[in-house]
Amino acid sequence: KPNHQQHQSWLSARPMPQSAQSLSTSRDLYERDFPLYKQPVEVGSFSLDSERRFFNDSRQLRYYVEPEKSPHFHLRDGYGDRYIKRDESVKEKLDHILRWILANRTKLTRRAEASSSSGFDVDFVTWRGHLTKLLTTPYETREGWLLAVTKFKGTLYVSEVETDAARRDRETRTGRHQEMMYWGYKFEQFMCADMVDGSPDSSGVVNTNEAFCTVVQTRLSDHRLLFSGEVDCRDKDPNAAAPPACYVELKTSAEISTPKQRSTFYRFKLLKWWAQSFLPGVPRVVAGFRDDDGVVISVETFHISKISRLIKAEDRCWKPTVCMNFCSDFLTFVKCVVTEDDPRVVYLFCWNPRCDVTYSVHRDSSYSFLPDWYVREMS
Ligand code: 0WD
Ligand code: CA
Repeated sequence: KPNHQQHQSWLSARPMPQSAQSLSTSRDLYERDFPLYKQPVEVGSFSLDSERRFFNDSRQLRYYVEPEKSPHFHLRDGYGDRYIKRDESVKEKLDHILRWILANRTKLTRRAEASSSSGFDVDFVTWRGHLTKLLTTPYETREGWLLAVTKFKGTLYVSEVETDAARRDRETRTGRHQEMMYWGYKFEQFMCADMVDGSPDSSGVVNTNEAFCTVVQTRLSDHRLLFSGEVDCRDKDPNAAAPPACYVELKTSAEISTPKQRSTFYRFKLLKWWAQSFLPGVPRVVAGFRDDDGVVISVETFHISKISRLIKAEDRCWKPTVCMNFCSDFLTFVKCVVTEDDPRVVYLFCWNPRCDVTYSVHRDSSYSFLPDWYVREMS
C-alpha cells in the first residue's frame, strides 16, 4: 500500500559514531579552518520563459546597465496593471535541473564505479537556494527547513519540501508584503536590458515566470556538487571574465539611517546575500536602497570577497567558516544516512531553530520527487 512511512527513532540506543541519528547546528562546533571550496565552474545554463517553459539555452539572460548614483526608481509602478506573477503553489522541485541534466548528459563524466555505470560523477544535485539555507542554518533563529534526499545511481538529489509554517506564511501574506515582493523584480527591470546594447524598459510587464539559471560544478571538502541558481544579469562588456565571474546579483533593501539598522543589515541581510552569491561564484551584488514608498534613493555595489572583512568589526556577527563547515558536515551526515539507492525512497531531513537536524525515511510516499521520465531516461 502507498504512503507507508517508516519513521526512524533518533532516541534509539544505537551507538552514536557509526550511525549518528542527528546533527547539531551549534556554531562553536564549526569554528575551524575554512574548508576546501573549489572555484565553481559553469557547466551550462538554461532559461524559463514567460510561461515557465524550459529551454536549454541563455535566451533569458539580461545585461546589467549601470544606473545613476542617486536614481529615483519608483518600484510601485506597474504593480496593479503590469505584473504577471508565477504560481507559487506549483512545486517544481528539481524538475528544471533534471531536464538540464538529460539534455547535457554527454557533458557530465560517467561514474567510474561499475556498480552504478549509468550514473554520473557528482555526489549532490540541488538548487543553490537549498545550499544557501544550509549555509545560514547556524545563524537562523526563525525559519526551519525540510530537505528531501533520494539516492539514485550513486548521486544524492536534494529537494526542499515546504514546511507547514512556510506554507501558512505564504498563504497569509499581507497586501503590503505581496507588493514589496514585487519591488525586487521591478528593480531588476530598471537595471537590466534584454539586448547587450539596449537600455532598461520600465514601461514593460514584470513577469516572474521568466528566469535565467546557471548550472555550476564545484567541490566542498570531499563533496562533488552540481547545482543551479537563478542569475539576474551579466556584465555587458564582451571582454568581461567568463561566467560565473561576469554575473551580477541584484537586491533591494530598506535605506539605512540609524546604527541599529546598519547593524541588523550587516548581521542578517549581508549573511544571506553573501551565502547566495558566494556559492556559485558570483562576485558582486548591486543593492538598491529604497524608502518606505518604494523609491530607490541610492545604489551600492558589494563585492562578495570584501563582505567578510566589512562585517568583522560588528559584534555577534556571523563567520563564513561556520557556514561552510556546517554545510560540509551536513553533507557528510547525509552521505552516512542515505544508503538505500532507490528513486522511490526519500530520506526527509528536518531542522527547526534551537534543535538538531533529524531525519525520517519514506518509501513510495508523497515526498518522492524524482519524476518517472527522469528515472526511465537514466536507467
Ligand atoms: O521548489 C522549490 N522549493 C524551489 C524552487 C525553491 C527555490 C527555488 N526554486 C526554483 C525555481 O525554479 C527558480 O527559478 O529555483 C529557481 C531559483 O533557484 P535558486 O537560485 O536556487 O533560488 P534562490 O537563490 O533562493 O533565489 C534566487 C532568485 C530569487 O532572487 P532574490 O534576489 O530574491 O534572492 O530566484 C527567485 C528570486 O527572484 N526565486 C524563485 N523563483 C521561483 N521559485 C523562488 C521560487 N521558489 N525562490 C526564489
Ligand atoms: Ca536578485
